[in-house]
Amino acid sequence: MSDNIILSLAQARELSESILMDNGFSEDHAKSITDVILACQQDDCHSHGLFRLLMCTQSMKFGRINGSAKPAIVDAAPSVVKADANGGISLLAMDAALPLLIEKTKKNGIAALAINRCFHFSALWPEVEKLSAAGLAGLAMVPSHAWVAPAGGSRGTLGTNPLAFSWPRQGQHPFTFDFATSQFARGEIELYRRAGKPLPEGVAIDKEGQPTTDAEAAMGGAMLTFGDYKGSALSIMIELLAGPLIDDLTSKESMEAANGQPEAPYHGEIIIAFDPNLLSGGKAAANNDRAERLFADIIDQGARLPSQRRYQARERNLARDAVEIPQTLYNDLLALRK
Ligand code: NDP
Ligand code: PYC
Repeated sequence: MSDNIILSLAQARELSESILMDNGFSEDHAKSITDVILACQQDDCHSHGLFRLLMCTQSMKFGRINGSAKPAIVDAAPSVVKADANGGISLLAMDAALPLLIEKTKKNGIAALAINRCFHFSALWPEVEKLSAAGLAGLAMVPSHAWVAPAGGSRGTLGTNPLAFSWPRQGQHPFTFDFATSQFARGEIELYRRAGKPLPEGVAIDKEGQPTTDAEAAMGGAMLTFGDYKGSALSIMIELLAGPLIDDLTSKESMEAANGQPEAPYHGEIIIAFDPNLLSGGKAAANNDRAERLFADIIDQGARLPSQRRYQARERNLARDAVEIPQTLYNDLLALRK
């Protein structure tokens, strides 16, 4: 990358926390948000790293986010945790509910956490990796705003709806993937627009329903799902599981609630955790070896596991104690300090 600025990890943390607190977030929200933003920046996940501070602070301007909301955690059933984010960003609710989700999963083999009434802007892999760090497998899903056309359609109905999964591995980074069910995440399109770069073909259509590679036209038109009808079906599943199933909003309802304001989406999130030991009847170690055979067979062919790029970026950035962002983004972030 050219015209970039390099920040130490401590400088990046200080920048993020101070911007958030200057713009109305309490210290505990600022810390939870910064933990995830910094984890992304450290792993070179640029669309959900420091760039997302723009979305957090811009959303604050419209007065609907409660920057000092205290999440309410409810032990709803033997395998169900409910977390009411009370109009705050999702991440503090996730942090507060995680210990009970882990406890229930280890007791019952499977448990779900439903986070309700949250503003949501973040990547999901840090959440499922917290589960795999506790020896569990995890799955997380959220809707967003109705920016994405269903396969065969011509207008935004679905969200960019990410799906994340993590599987614990002994002495190694977990097997994790986390992707939008749209061809591109919205954040990625925003980065193309900021850089003045054309999008690849097949990512979006314009207001008239015609294919476009112009990021601005794409944002005014509709994004496309990955894998045609297959990604579209997965995206609809996410709308249902993280929406009506948990008594929260779909992407279309979230967009309607924003009433035209460029806010972070407001909805729910579902996280499902699995205990490999209880679900395998106490045979997790033997079955772990079988999972490793699967991974080895993939790597042996020269294919890579998802998240490998990310783990390499983390190692590199931790070793040099640095993250790198465009100078233009840095300037925009400095302007948010008060
Ligand atoms: P990417 O397309 O960048 O990556 C998707 C996943 O595929 C990653 O796990 C990636 O691993 C892996 N991958 C990429 N290339 C390969 C390959 N050649 N072989 C094997 N695996 C590969 O993700 P998106 O742009 O779709 O999403 C980016 C982020 O945006 C996600 O973290 C998501 O949670 C977030 N998001 C959040 C939303 C929200 O509403 N909160 C909405 C939409 C997206 P690696 O990272 O190592 O390349
Ligand atoms: O990149 O699609 C996206 C996104 C939506 C909300 C947060 N990120």
